[in-house]
Amino acid sequence: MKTYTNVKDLGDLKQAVKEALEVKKNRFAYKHLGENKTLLMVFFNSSLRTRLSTQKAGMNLGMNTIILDINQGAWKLETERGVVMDGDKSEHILEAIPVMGSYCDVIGVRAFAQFENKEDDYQEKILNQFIKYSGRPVFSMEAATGHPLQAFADLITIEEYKKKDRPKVVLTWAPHPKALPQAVPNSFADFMNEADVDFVITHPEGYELDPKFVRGAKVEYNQDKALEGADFVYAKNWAAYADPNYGKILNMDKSWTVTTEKMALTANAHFMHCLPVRRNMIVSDDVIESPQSLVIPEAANREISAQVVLKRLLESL
Ligand code: AN0
Ligand code: CP
Repeated sequence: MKTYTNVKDLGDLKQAVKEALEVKKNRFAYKHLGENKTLLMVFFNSSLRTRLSTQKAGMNLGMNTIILDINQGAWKLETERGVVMDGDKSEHILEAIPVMGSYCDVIGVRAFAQFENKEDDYQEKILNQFIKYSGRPVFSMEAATGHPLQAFADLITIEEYKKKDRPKVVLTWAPHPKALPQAVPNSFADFMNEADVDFVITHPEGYELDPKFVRGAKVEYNQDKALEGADFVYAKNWAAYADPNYGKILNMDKSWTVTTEKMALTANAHFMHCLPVRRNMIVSDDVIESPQSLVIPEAANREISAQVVLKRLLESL
């Protein structure tokens, strides 16, 4: 594997989950694979889980890790070619990327959607420049349109907790005070569409996701109806994708918050969220603290998804 930016890079998904469960049983089995290899993690945005779990995964594989927070101590980067750089940006990404590549063997990049220009976001302008100019295997640690390390961890978690061969998985929009990217729901949909699950997406009108990710999934605008018989409820907020509202909050309808009453409509479903989560906006205290909540094991599986990805990238060197 030379890059990891979406579900297709994993190839056979069943095999990838099998590999993940094997890694989980013995996370130090490949300790020599990363010997004298350096992982560089570049963050344009904040992180708790991705930073810690990916660094831990690298350590499990014997790698050294260096981390760069672009907005805290690094030079401000210009990302557009042709700009006269007479403003506050001291360095161009076209020099910065190959320089970063010269200090490492594998690069992870976190660069969220900026919601300024839909085309720039959906063309993955920043991530693709890393792929093109770093000379190194590159993996997404949440880019503008996807968060494949998260979705892979989510799939591993569903495989571990499912009680039937083909569980019903519902992705539900939930309210949030800030405009959030579509990356997490996009990747979750991408993975669920490939997995052996009955997948339903529910959101208020106007929050339709890019059809490229929704593919054949069922979209149900009535949340109560969507939740009926669910085995897993995956909550997430996202801002509008469709024009002319790209990147906007259309409403903060609290009737979409996942509460005990909502969970009562399901088949005693597990609750999932990628975290960080705003309590009593997305989900009530009671639901996130309930025995059916998987938010902690789900976050713990981020170490495993990252380790499978790093292992495969190291094997390609
Ligand atoms: C980010 C998002 O919604 O994409 C990161 C989630 C993993 N969340 C926030 O910025 C709160
Ligand atoms: N779920 C997730 O990616 O969390 P962080 O933003 O804290 O890395």
